[in-house]
Order: sequence, then structure tokens, then C-alpha cells
Amino acid sequence: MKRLELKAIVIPVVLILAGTAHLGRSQQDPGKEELKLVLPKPMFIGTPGNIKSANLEAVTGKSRGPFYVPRGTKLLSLNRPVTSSDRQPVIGELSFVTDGDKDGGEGYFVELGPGTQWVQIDLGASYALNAILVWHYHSQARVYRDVIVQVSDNKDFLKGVVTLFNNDHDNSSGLGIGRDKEYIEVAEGRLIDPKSARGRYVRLYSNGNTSNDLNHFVEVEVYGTPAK
Ligand SMILES: [Ca+2]
Ligand SMILES: [Ca+2]
Repeated sequence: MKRLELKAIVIPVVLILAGTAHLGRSQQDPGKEELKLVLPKPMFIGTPGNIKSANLEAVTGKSRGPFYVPRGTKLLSLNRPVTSSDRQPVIGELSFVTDGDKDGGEGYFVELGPGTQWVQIDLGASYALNAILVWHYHSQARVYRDVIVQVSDNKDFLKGVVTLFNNDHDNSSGLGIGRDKEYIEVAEGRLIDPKSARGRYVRLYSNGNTSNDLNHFVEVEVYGTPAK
């Protein structure tokens, strides 16, 4: 009789522990859901050894795991207007940045002039931002320099600017020293976590890359929820 009672207690405890372990591995927060992305085809395989960077993150070759965002998160940037420090791109159109095409091939990227340049997306209203995906160029392994991502409600970025990402470790673009690492461009894009920072305008800087001194964008996706 005593043994039976013990079993009745032990089994539920084991089930609870198993349930907790499962939550720990995947989704912890019931208010969140996995961000579903449509990814372009990879254009190259493997990691080239000829990229020189003093600030490059460790290359694992593994794809990014699932990313969880608040429920109701939506893609805000699709076909939204894009402005830039370079008003006459060398190749392509500024509209390519938000047109939904993420293919890595010729004809899909906009090319901006040399040095520090930016593109800026107007979301049309202020939102709480939950994920930003960036594809500079992914038909060749490259590192883009001085990748800085900022958000503001001020279209000229004169006030209320929040920096979400900055890997300009030597401040060569003059916006402050960044603590983030440089990274190699891949087809799954770079996911930046805005941690619910608010704003209407998203501005993305770069300053050339390891292949040339020009700047490119294939696509930028901004995900968020209405600002309360
Ligand atoms: Ca595009
Ligand atoms: Ca730099």
C-alpha cells in the first residue's frame, strides 16, 4: 500500500520536470511566438579563410536557431519608402531594400557609393520593434564594415536616437565605438534584436566591405508591434 502511494507521487513529479526541460530548450514565454522568416537560397557553401578582420565573431558555420518575438509581431517594412545618404545609387534602386526580394544574385542589390553611407526606412508610424533582418550581399562571403543600426522618431536622427547594433570597433564612422562583432554575410541574413525599442525610422549604416569600398543592400526587414 505504501509503495503504491509513492509511485503516485513520483510519476507526476517526473512529468513536471520533463515538461520544464522541454520549455527550457525551446519557447519559454507563452506571450511569444517563433518569428517565421522566408529565407533566400544560399549562394556559397563553407567559410573562406581569406577574410581579415580584427573584430570578427567566431565562425561556427551553423545556421541561426529559432528567434521568439511577442505574439502579433508583423513585418512592417515591406514596400515602405527608403531614403539614403546616396541619393543616386550606382546600381539598382533604393526601393530594392524593402521590395521583399532577398535573392543574392545580380539585379537584386542596391549599390551605394564608397565610404560611410546609410539607408533609412520610414515605417509610417512608431512601433515597438522586435526583430530586424539585414541582407547586405550574399553571393560571396564578405564582411561589411561599421554596421550601425539605429532607430528614432526623428527622421533626421537629431534626437531620441537608440543604437541597436554597432560593430565600428575603431569609431572610423564617427558614431561612437561599437561593441558588437563584425560578421560574414550569409543567405539567412543578420538578425538584430531591437528588444522592443520604439521608433518610426530605422537607419542602417555601413562603410565598405572586405571586397571593395562600396555599400550594398539586398533587403532589410523590420518586425514589430504597435507602440502602446
Ligand atoms: Ca530586396
Ligand atoms: Ca571601423
